[in-house]
Amino acid sequence: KAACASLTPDYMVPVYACQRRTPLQHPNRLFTDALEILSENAEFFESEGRSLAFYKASSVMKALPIRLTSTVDLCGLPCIGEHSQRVIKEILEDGVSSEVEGVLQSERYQAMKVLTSIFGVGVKTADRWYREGIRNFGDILSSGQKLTKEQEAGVKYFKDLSSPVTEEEANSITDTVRKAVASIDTRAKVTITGGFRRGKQRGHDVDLLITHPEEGKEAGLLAQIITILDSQGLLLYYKTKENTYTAPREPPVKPHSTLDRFERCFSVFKLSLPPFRGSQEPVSLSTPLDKTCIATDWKAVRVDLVVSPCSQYAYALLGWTGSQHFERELRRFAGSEKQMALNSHALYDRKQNEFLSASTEEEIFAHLGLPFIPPHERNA
Ligand code: 8DG
Ligand code: MN
Ligand code: MN
Repeated sequence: KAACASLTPDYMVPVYACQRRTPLQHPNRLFTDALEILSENAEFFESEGRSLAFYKASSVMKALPIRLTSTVDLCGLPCIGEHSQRVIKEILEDGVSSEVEGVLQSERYQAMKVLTSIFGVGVKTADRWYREGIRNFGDILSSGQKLTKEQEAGVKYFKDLSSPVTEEEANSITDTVRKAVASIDTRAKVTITGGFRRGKQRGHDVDLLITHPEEGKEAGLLAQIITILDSQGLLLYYKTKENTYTAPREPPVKPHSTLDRFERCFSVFKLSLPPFRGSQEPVSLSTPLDKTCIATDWKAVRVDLVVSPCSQYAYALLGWTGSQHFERELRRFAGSEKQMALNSHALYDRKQNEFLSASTEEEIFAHLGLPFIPPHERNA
């Protein structure tokens, strides 16, 4: 610490991720990948605090403009606890962290990683299965587990859903949804959010936010969209949730909750693929019949559709753009530093006892007294 005091770092990293610019590419991947494995492993053991501590350390390093070459460079950086520092030090010295290597080799981590990657399977279910001796995908089928409808879809389309969605595929699905929406109401708008809006070239799903310039006209849109897509045979699975957000006349109760109450649809799309695409894998006897014919070549893709009234659109857009850590930090900042409560619907000022309206993301950052961070720099 004494050595730190004499240092004047070239860079400053603010405490909250929402105060920092975090690009997609950064020079410290070696460290952040390691810390995120520890974070993920802690999550698999349901140690939320530990998981968050490792994630926060990783997130700070993602915002560094230069590659870390010595632990001295850690001086003055926030959120990097003793344990994370030890991991970083070991990587600096040996190129790898023995703890991370141990986690990667562990049966528990490997099994939980596969099981939680299945659509509809969270840490709780995966943990129960693990305790019942289930270790991999095949074990689920042979153990005759009772599956939810969602998990059934997750199992059925496991292979497709485990392969990343490309930008091209995301754009194709967005186009399809836009056409369906335009055939209902030409004024309704579809925006791509989530990782793709942050500039990612690959994602685990496609997140689409739908709104209408006239307040109230968005109601009922989703059901019509689904009817159209379903009649085109494009939905392999879907589950809708209705809007449970009654106009905000009560202050948000759980400002840190990441769940919102918009009308939404979690789905699996059947995306047609252009012929002769991708892998040159020859068609063999083991290739499923429905994939041998080029004319019906398709891929299952996870798609989230969310509908927001236009008065809440800016908040919905900010909330659904992520990253999840950026969102969590925005809410924590609002609560702890500004006595405000933020969610994907609204911002409530606890001092003035009023909701602060916004029609753009810029206005929300301004309400919070934060410099605007564009989507590409929200990869915290
Ligand atoms: P990825 O799909 O490329 O892996 O990354 P992502 O796009 O950043 O992650 P995501 O899991 O699709 O979530 C996108 C944003 O959506 C995330 O920052 C938080 C927001 N979101 C909500 N409500 C919900 C919800 O109920 N479930 C999930 N998964 N995300 C939600 O606002
Ligand atoms: Mn996503
Ligand atoms: Mn999503």
